[in-house]
Amino acid sequence: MKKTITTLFVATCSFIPPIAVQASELPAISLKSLAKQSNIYVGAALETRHLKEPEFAKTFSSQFNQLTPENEMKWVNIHPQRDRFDFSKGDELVAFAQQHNMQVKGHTLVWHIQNPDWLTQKEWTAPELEKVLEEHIKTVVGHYKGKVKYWDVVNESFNENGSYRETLWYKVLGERYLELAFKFAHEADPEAILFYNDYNNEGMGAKSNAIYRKVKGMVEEGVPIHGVGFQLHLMGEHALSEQDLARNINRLKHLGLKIHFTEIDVRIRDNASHFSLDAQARIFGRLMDFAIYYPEIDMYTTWGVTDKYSWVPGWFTGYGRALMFDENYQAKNAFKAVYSSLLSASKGEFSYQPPISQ
Ligand code: 9MR
Repeated sequence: MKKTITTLFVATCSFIPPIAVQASELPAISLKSLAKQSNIYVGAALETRHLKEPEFAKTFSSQFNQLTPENEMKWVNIHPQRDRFDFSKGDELVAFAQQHNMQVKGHTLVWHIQNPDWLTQKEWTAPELEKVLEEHIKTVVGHYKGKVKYWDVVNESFNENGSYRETLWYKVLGERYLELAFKFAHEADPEAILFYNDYNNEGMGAKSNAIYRKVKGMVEEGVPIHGVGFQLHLMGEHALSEQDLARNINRLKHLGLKIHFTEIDVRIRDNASHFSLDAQARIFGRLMDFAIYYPEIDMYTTWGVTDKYSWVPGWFTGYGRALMFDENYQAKNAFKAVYSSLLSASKGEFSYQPPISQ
C-alpha cells in the first residue's frame, strides 16, 4: 500500500524537468509522516494571514508538523507597550498548530530587530533592563507554557568576525544577557527546550567559533541551553561545504547540544536557468541527509512555505524562488529531493555519510 502510493510521486523525484505537482496532487504519504519515521520535525515559518489562504493552509498542514511564527511573537508585536502584551496572533498560530498536531518553536525572545520604540528609545540602567528582560521572557514563555515546547531564546548575538554585536542588550548588560535570557526562560517553563539561533553559523569560521566558545561556556556553567539553531539562509549558486558543516555539528553535539535547521531557504537569481532549481534541490536534499544522519538534528524548518510569501525578494534584489513550493503551490525539485531522502531512510536504504563522521 505504502509503496504503491509513494512510487507514483517518487517517479517525479529526478532533477530533470520539474513536473507540476499541485497541492491537491501532493503525495498520499506526506513529508511529515516520512520525517516522523526519521524522528525529524519538518516545519515552516508563517504568519496568521497566510493561513487564511486555503491553498496555503492545506499545503502547510498536510506536509509539515512544526510551526515557527515568522514575526508575530517578536517584541514589537507581542509586547507593543511596556505594560501591555498582545498574544492574539501568537495564540492563533498556537491554536492552529494544536489542531494539526504540530510542534511550535517560539521566535524570538531576544533580538536587536523588531523591537518596540518604548524599548529602544529609552536610556536604561542595567538593573532596569534586566528587569524588563525578565518580565518579558517570563510573561511570554509563561503564557505559552505547555503549548510551545521549543524557543529561540537569543537570536543573532555575534558579528561575522566573532565579536559581540553592539545591541541594546549587549551595550547595557554585557554578554551576560545571554545567560540571563536562558535562565529566565527556563524558570518560566522548566520543560521548554531552549536554543541560541544565528545565520552564517553552520560552517567553520570566526562567527561559529565565537558561538561555540560561548555555548560551551554556558553548558559548563550549567546555564539551561539545549541547542544551537543554524538558520541557513543560503544561495543556490554556492555549494554547501559538507565538511565544515559536519565539523561544526560534531563539536556542538559533543557538548550534548541539539542542532536545529531553523530558517532554511536557498535563493536563486531571477535570471538563472531552470538548472539552478536542481542546484537548489541538491542543497535542500543534502541538508535533510544531515538531519537524517545525525540524531542530534531533529528539526528541519524552512523560512516560509511558498515562494509567494518569502522574505527573500524584498531583501535581496534580483533573487527569489528560495523555498520548496513555488508561487502556485507546486512542489519544486527541492521538495522532491527532501522527500526522496526521507523516503530512502524510511525504506532502510539511506546511505549518505558526511565527509567527517565522529
Ligand atoms: O521573515 C521575517 C521578515 O518578514 C521580517 O520583515 C524580518 C525583519 O527583520 O525578519 C524576518 O525574519 C528573520 C528572522 O526573524 C531572524 N533571522 C533572519 C530572518 C530573515 O530576515
